Amino acid sequence: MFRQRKKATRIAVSVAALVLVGGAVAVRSIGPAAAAETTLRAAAAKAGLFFGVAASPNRLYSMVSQEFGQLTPENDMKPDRIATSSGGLQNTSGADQLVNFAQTNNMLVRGHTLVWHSQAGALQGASQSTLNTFIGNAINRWGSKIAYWDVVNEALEDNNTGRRRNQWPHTMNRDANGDGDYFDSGDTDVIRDSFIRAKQVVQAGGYNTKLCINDYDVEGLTVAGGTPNRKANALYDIVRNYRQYIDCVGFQSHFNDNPNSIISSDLQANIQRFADLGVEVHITELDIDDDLSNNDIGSGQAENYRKVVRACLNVAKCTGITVWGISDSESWRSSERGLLFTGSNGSYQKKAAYTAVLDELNKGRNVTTSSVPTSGPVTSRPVITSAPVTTSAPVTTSAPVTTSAPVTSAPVTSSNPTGGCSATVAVNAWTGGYVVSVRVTAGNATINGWNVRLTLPSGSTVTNTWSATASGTTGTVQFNNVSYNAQVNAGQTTEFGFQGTGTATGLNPVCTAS
Ligand code: 9MR
Repeated sequence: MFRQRKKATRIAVSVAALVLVGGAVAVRSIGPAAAAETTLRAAAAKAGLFFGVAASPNRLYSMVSQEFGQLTPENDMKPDRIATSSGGLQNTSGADQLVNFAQTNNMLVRGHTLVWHSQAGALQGASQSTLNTFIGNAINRWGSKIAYWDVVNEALEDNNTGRRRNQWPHTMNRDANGDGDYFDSGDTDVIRDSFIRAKQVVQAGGYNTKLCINDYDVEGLTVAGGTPNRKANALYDIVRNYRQYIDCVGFQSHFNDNPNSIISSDLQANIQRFADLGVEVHITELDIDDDLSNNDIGSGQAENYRKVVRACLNVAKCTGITVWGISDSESWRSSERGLLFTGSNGSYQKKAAYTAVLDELNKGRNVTTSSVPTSGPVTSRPVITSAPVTTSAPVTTSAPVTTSAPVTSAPVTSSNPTGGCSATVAVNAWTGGYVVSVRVTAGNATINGWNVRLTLPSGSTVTNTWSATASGTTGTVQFNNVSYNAQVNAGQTTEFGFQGTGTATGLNPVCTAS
């Protein structure tokens, strides 16, 4: 079946509405509406997402800013390049060049990366406190010029175990009650503490920067053979538990023949479930092996690119795609010929994969687009624009998530269990706004649905909700489970959250099970 589809794909590509004329792409309009865009950047922007590229300072050709609306330093912002052993900065000239190029050309920048077991350089083996110093220095150096920072990169183990890496910095983690996670009061979690620190710095600086967690082999709900993708599930749990600090999730998407790295038919569903947590999802390091025989949605590189782009376009909160380099021969995996161009040193030729991506982007979304800007400095990020937070207090490594929140203005409030569940809230507030995380706990029996009711202070308005459906935005507001978190086993918890303007003091959540 896949072979047939592959054949059909080839034919489709050859008669596609794009005609190569002397190296330039001429576009014949297929649809009734506006003319198709002729660059990836413009087509993506029209569809409401950014299309970016990883690059180094020696690759800043004019075609980069023409084709791409976003730039990720491929190596120039990694700790081994810019960190000193005490968490200071050094050798930032390459990173500066990339940021300046992006500024000049109105491109977004993704900072890559702050906390990573690999390429740690002088930071290798550092304490959380030193990591925090580095996080502060790096974020403050570029401020809002960085739209997205990969705060934590590749925290999860290989081979689909669903565990954290057994490598520094994750060996600093402590599971106090031995329940197999690092989410509890008394646990130490490098991921949590690094995000808390990053959030503090962003809020104190008034930056628009969004904070992301990035990993590979997390793309599908399943891996080859239909086995559940435990690594993706573990990432999901992290984002759900630390939603108040994490703004975005990166699926690296280095698709190759590794059975955990294939393009699966449930890619879109996986993007969607993260989006349902309220975070932006990005495809951050896309390259696709041109001989991907074991993926489950058809083969043929151009077609596979099309599928990945479509999966992102179909989820409103999938707000960006970045390819990991310009051309095959200059790629970290040149033998897989995984990118959109051939050629080198600024003289590049478009591949069929390029044409497929452009065509798919030009078709636009089937969903309502989000309001996230697709290039240039981002200006309207309520969570982080005006928070008057001090940065002086270092984040302790043993602080439980609910008490170490940088701008927590209200302690956790317990409600009385009603009808088989109870709810608590943790409030993360700043001047003029707040984020509330609500934890729903089932009583001594499994519940199959829940409703949390709470009354907001006057003048307070809910503006965004994740992992629940809200009725009402002011006064008494009700939150109902969504399908995937309806069932909560006895004594277990699930979390949802909402963001609002005004204040969120004195909340007294009442949970009713159904
Ligand atoms: O593409 C990068 C390559 O030039 C470096 O030598 C390599 C070193 O580890 O890192 C590559 O980028 C990686 C990225 O930072 C994180 N995800 C995997 C990428 C490919 O290895």
